[in-house]
Amino acid sequence: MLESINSPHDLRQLEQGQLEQVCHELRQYIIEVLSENPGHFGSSLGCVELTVALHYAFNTPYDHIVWDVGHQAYGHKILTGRRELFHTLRQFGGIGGFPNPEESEYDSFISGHASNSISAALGMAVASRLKGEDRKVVAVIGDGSMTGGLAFEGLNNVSSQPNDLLIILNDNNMAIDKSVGGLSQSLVNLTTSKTYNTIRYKLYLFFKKHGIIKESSKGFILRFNNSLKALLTKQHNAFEGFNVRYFGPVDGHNVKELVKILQDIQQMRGPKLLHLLTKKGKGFVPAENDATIWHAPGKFNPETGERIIKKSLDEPQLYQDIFGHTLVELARQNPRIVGITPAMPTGCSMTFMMHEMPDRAFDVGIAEGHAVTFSAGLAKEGMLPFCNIYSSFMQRAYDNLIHDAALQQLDMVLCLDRAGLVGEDGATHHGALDLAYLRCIPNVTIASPLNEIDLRNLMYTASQPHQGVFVIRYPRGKGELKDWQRPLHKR
Ligand SMILES: Cc1ncc(C[n+]2csc(CCOP(=O)(O)OP(=O)(O)O)c2C)c(N)n1
Repeated sequence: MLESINSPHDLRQLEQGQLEQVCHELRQYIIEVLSENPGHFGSSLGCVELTVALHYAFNTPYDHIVWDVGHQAYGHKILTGRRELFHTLRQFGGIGGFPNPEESEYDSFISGHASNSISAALGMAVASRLKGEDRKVVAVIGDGSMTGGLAFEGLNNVSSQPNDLLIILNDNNMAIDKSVGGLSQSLVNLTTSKTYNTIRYKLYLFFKKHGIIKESSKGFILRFNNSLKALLTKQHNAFEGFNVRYFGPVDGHNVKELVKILQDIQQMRGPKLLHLLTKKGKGFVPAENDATIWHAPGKFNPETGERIIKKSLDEPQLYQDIFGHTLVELARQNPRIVGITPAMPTGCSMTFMMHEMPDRAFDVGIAEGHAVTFSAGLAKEGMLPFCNIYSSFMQRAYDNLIHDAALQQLDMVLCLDRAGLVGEDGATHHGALDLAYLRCIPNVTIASPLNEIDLRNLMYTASQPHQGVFVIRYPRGKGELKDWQRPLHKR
């Protein structure tokens, strides 16, 4: 069936009863291609049903879907005319790993950096109203990306002017690593009250029996559930607190239900949020069982799920691992050292410190600005933060660095992983601008290691008393040395 879908228009010609089969084929195709040509895996598998339902229920590309981060949009790419190019994903001259309007009219906004979808989609929804169009706009955002400050700025602004924006919260309780923070706990609370779930079902049956609600009045039922839940559990719903109508939680893997809800909800005026529960890696058992590894697993055997890793023990190590090991080494000697990562503990290997010293290493969520200002607060009180941020994501925290850290000459260390060109992730992820944007800030020292030994020595140097922010920018990938574990020296 998938081979006959060359655009969402073809998809919309199918009967609703055929959509499950489309989902199955789409999932199999993603598994098959990615096993050979690696990319982001678990996120796209987790939103197959949502992708099919969105393109089925909405009139894309006239209606706009804005994918947050965009690493989950492989199904979207396949359904929107890029099926045959899909094997060129993330390769030079091939299609990109993230949505990009230059690549397709179905990619309504650029993606790559998290948490921008609500603001961008709100801008589009307001533009559509001002132009007198009936275009519908949907932002699809994961629970991880929802932790970003920008998402909250967007949410806060959503109800300030008339618009019909639909925000879909794709909640799999995972970022790359486990989702962290108060919002994540609040989402769990929203979905797990046993009393509520039992009473809800009984009341629903009662109302249906007495003709008070009809099967078709999905929107009403969902909202009724929410009010009931608030009443029973005395819980506040964060989204309703922002004056955005909340619907859910709903099973994000039931494509038929999703289509019905999306068709229903798109008729409603005003901004609204639909909360879906999904499983990252859905449909591929190894990925369901270890979502962090299978976020981007590299090549693998699609039958057995065995990952194909070429690794010998005396091989050079990843720069990120040198950082991770050296940080632990330094932190053992200096109790003032703390580690901070905005949602990339595995990606930057701060996991090493988290395991050995859990109370001194912090994953603060997808929140680069907060990570820098939080580090500045720690530094102001005499701690020595090693804050690790990918170079391109650091762009999000520019003013925090200037205003909160550099102007106060606070002693902190900023480690910029993935500095320079990063290859397959492409334009949104290249760490190509840091030298230019850092050099004009006062009270900042910028260093770039010659090799792995130098990275260690620079970290050691930065841990000695100094004034101001000490930045160490180092590349993605492996170094060249096998004997990097040398005694530390000051540079
Ligand atoms: C500003 C920014 N910081 C960090 C990242 C790295 N990153 C890519 S995906 C991701 C997790 C996203 O989690 P979620 O939004 O829940 O989507 P899921 O993968 O669970 O579907 C992170 C931290 C990023 N893309 N942008």
